[in-house]
Amino acid sequence: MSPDSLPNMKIAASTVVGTTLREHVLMGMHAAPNATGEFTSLINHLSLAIRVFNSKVRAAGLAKLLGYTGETNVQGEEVQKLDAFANDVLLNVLQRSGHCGVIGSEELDEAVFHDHPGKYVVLFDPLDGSSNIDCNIDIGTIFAVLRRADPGDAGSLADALRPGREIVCAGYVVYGPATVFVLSTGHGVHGFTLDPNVGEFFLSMPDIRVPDHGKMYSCNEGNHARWSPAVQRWNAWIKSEDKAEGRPYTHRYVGSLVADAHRTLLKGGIFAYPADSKSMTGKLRLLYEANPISYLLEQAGGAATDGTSRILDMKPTSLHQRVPLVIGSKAEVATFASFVRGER
Ligand code: AMP
Ligand code: P6P
Repeated sequence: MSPDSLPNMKIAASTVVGTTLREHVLMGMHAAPNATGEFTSLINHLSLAIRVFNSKVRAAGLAKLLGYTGETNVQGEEVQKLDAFANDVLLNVLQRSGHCGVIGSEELDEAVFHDHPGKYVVLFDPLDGSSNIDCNIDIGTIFAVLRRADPGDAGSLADALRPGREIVCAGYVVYGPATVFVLSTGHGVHGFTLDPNVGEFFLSMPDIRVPDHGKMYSCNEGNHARWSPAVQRWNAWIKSEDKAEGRPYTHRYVGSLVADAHRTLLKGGIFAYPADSKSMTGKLRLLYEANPISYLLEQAGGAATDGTSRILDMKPTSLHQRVPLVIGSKAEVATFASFVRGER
């Protein structure tokens, strides 16, 4: 082979096999000063749990994992078998990783404190959107990782009740037409798609950025009568005709946070689950839904508030507390806030 053909081979070689999640995370480790490899190992364990769970999601109908267990979780919601399985897989794999001193899950009333001192806290919603399972609509897994102040100490709830700005890693998985893993370790947001034949996640969306403006708004219009007058004014504005301002926006709403957040991350616009007369403090959970999603939106250049204040600055008071959530393009989130502040 003549030397001048080598460059082409080099280019060809680099496109034969994509970058795996494992390789991407390893590169992050080499770039992190004094990293011991625990963080990298933790992400690889998360990836393992997600791939195990994914195999069950894809065969849930055959594996008879659909249908209710008859129990209810702390949210008062029927626990479906797939919820329970997702929780068990994450709990088992994370505990045996040895890196988690504290684990919090939507499916567990209390946080789990591991007897040996693990360096990290992992908070997760093992299966978000479970009411959509039986309709074969996108569901997901959401997680946030924080470092414990002193791994030598026994784990405590205080390790978990910290503002989202202290997150060191967050991600979600959308079990949709493809299984897509969106991850940030503080250096931008990257999307990976699972090749089920290989069992690996491959980098498919490097450095995701939220568009400055979007053309879609996402909210449960069925809650309109329960919203505050300010939110109702925003809703009327975004649906009203104004060609110069590019209105009305298009409405899209799946009812699975991971699906609605993923579309908003990629296409911009706004997703809003405001407080209402039924859910006075909002419906979505701060620690394992709003915080990780907000961390990812901000890492991708978007914004995330409770309507007016930054989600990541909120000081949690309880493991399952709920919060209003408004995420999306900075401009759209700022417009929503101007209505809530009574400026429009
Ligand atoms: P470790 O010593 O492996 O627990 O890592 C210590 C800190 O370095 C982590 O909390 C991260 O903030 C950073 N870090 C380590 N490994 C990685 C990685 N693979 N990607 C990004 N950041 C990392
Ligand atoms: P609603 C799913 O149950 C969930 O927790 C989120 O995934 C989703 O964004 C929200 O609730 C949907 O709530 O009241 O519109 O059905």
